[in-house]
Amino acid sequence: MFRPLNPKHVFLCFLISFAFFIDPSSLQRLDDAKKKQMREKVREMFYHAYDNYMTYAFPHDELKPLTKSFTDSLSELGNLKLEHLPTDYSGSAVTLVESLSSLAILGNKTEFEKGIHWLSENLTFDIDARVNLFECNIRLLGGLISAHLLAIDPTNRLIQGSYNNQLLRLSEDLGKRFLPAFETPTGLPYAWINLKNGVMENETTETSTSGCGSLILEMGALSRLTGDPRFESAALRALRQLWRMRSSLDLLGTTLDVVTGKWLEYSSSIGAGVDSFYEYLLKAYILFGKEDYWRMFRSAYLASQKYFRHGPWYHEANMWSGKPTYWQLTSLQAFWPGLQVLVGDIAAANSSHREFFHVWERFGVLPERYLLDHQMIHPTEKYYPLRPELAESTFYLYQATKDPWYLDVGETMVKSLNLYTKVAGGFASVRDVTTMQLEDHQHSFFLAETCKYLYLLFDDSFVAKRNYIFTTEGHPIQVMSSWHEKLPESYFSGNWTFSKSGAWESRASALSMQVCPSIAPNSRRPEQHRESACHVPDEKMDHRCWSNKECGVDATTCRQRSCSGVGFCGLWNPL
Ligand code: DMJ
Repeated sequence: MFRPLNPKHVFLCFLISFAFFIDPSSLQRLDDAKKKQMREKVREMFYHAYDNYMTYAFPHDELKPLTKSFTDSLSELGNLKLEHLPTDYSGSAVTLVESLSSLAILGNKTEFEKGIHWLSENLTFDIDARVNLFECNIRLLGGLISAHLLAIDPTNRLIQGSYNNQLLRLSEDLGKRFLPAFETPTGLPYAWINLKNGVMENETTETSTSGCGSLILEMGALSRLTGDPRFESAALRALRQLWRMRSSLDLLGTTLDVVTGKWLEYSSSIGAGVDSFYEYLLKAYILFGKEDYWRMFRSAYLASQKYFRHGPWYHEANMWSGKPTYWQLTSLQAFWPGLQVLVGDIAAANSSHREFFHVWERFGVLPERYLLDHQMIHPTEKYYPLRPELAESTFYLYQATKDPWYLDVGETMVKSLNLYTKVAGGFASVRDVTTMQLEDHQHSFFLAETCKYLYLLFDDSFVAKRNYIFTTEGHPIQVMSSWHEKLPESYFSGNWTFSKSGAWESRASALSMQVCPSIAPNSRRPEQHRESACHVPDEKMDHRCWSNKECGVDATTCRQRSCSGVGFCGLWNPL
């Protein structure tokens, strides 16, 4: 019997045949056009933020975009009333320092060079200011070192006049002012240091894991550049001490005492207070090639997958028992998929990234803290201070997969940032994502990271030239053979962010380029498909077994599977 065609099916057939006949190169052209257009939008965003900073806030630290004024956040963090500072104190130009590497990536040689000259002539660290060591390290030291390396790289031709290592001298001066913070019985640094006078009397001994575990990239680079080993060894000693304090589950707490070396907060996560500790272990391995960093990272990463991960989400867990503590998504966690790309754990990265992006879509931006168990925003942490982490992961995942969906994600983010946070005087943080009420603060990381990662998503020509690692504040540091203990020479001649196989696919992981050794707990059954970095497939395809030895490691939870009484491998003993 003749049945009229269902219009829905006709449309579907049309779509399918369209998909078959579509020319991949025309899709590529579409992507390229979109990338160009979006790149220009991001450029505009950067300059809107930068020009307003230069007009209304420079040389102070950060811009207050609603009142078109400034804040000296670096010193205010440790001394709200800005006591003891000279009356004419005008900040440390933090936003300018943070913008230098972005200016280089955007190709603005004039402003890059102008910035360097101003800083060489005016910036001083000889100030009676109590600053946070971690923040000062990632923003100022990292910003200066990265800009120095960009300035001396002849391929960039960023400097027209003369450059006499002024930024390196500033970095060295700053690095020396950090050293007294490490003079503790444990080698773990104080969280706060007075730039002029060293550690203050009655200084708090409390710090965070990321506070003492995220110094090695900047301080290591400083030692390599100056030949003074003190910076790298202080940071490394602190990192090793931190690692010695781990629990038998390979978990670390969030806060600790630098004098006693005891943990103060046992709940742990991949988010606030710990995040960049993981990041620096892996990136230190990529930058310096010391086997030690890989060993620490591998164990810490596997433990995080095992005890924090729940499907695509990451909750907190007690470092001693591994039992879940808080079921919360925090905006800072959104950097994790980007880190997983470097490990080669693309599937896990992709699934978490999608969840973060759903939350972004739901609220328009990412709330600082979302309670997974109550499916609601945290009652007080409703803000979005223009954080970069989701843009960062989107950039890495696009590099790894070349899936154009990530470009759409970037486009959505650019639209939301312009819609909700752009004001005449710059970009303002969101105080409450449920009302989109704004706050008078444009954080320097908006220029150092948020705009940079969005720009690199749409135009990656900068990373195509050289192999870089990006510090936790988004400052690029070139991976160089002279600093590296392991990498084959071939690594330095190519780049690892692109590795094209076919028109659509490319992988960006440090793992796929043999930078990192395989992370799987053992090399059993290498020929079988692995779904995540810790995954070890069961011996038999049908998962039948006689003993535990035939069972692998679960791809999602990273837990050992065991053989059940009826002869199947599975996760029979949940935590
Ligand atoms: C940045 O200062 C760094 O990325 C840091 O590691 C934590 N996050 C902020 C921005 O959100």
